[in-house]
Amino acid sequence: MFVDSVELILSSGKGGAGSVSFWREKFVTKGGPDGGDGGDGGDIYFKVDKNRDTLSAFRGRNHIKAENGRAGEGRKRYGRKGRSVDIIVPPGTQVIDVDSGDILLDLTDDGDRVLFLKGGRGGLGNWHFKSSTNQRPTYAQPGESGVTKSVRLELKLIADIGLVGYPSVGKSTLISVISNARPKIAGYEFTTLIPNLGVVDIDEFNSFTVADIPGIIEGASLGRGLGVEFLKHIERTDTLLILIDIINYRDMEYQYRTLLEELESYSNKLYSKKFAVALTKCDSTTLEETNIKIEQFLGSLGLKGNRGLERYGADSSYISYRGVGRGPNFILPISAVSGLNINPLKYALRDLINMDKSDEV
Ligand SMILES: Nc1nc2c(ncn2[C@@H]2O[C@H](COP(=O)(O)OP(=O)(O)OP(=O)(O)O)[C@@H](O)[C@H]2O)c(=O)[nH]1
Ligand SMILES: [Mg+2]
Repeated sequence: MFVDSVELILSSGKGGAGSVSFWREKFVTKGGPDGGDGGDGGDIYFKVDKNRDTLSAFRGRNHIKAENGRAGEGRKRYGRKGRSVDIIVPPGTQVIDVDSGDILLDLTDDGDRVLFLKGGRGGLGNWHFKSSTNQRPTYAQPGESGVTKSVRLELKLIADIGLVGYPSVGKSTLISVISNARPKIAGYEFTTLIPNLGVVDIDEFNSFTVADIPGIIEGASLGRGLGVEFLKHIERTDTLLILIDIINYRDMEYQYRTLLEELESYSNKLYSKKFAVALTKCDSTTLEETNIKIEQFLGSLGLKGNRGLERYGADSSYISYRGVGRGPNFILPISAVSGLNINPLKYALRDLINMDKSDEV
């Protein structure tokens, strides 16, 4: 099961108490103070590990505590420091203060280890308090208490590509064909209830990730359908792929425009991402009818024969386009069932992801 939000109470350890002790030995009657310091309490760290991909490890756990420091002992022996705890989370996890709603940590980089709650300091033993006026102090510091915080961990998928579309347009089918993800696919709307993440392998050295999310309908930003809460999962994707179903009872232009409107009402950040369009299920009617639908759709967007549009080198007889500037970067007719343009789609998406990245050597 995909867990994208868990609540936890986290506590760093309490510092150990300083010790009150006096040097004692045969024939030494009034030895000086020798109470050792208490150990510091254990810390709470967050560690980012890309091999984790959910927060499910924290389900059913509600309080995670680091160990307390041990008390100091006589003969100036220090108490042992409490053991720290590393909370291992996948990249993309945010740590949110339950009380204030503030984002306390935004954990994106694999391998990062961030101190979150410092353990309480150990108390000083009584020998520190020896002075000219008090040779035998009977006072030692108590350990400082640890810190407790209630947090919510939220995982926002960081995928390169986010799939956006009406329900039943073939988002899950596409991700199952191009990636290693095996989501549920069915002929009814809102089959996908939780996001799926898949890895698309281009070749031995190149891959990218795709997030399949639940379908969006008009009014989703107002809570219709499954709402738009899950759009947070694609908020940080590099590129969006908008899927328009050519045989859906909803008109293609209507699908396209309402999806963009819903994205815009959700966040400007999402709306201003670069995007491309895949026209899905192009196997389901005749070639002629498919071409007419595509021409009409392009015409409705004012894209027909437009400047900035050129043929995209597809491996089929279907037309497909590449645009520049605001608007779709390309529009590609596909079929996840017949395999039409599936490889060109992968390459075009890879190019789009890499578009404004510099070369890495
Ligand atoms: N003919 C044809 N049918 C397809 C194609 N892709 C998907 N379908 C069918 O369309 C239906 C919906 O597919 P899904 O992949 O579950 O659609 P979805 O967009 O993930 O739907 P939700 O999760 O409900 O938003 C299923 O019955 C699929 O078999 C395609 O390329 N051609
Ligand atoms: Mg689905």
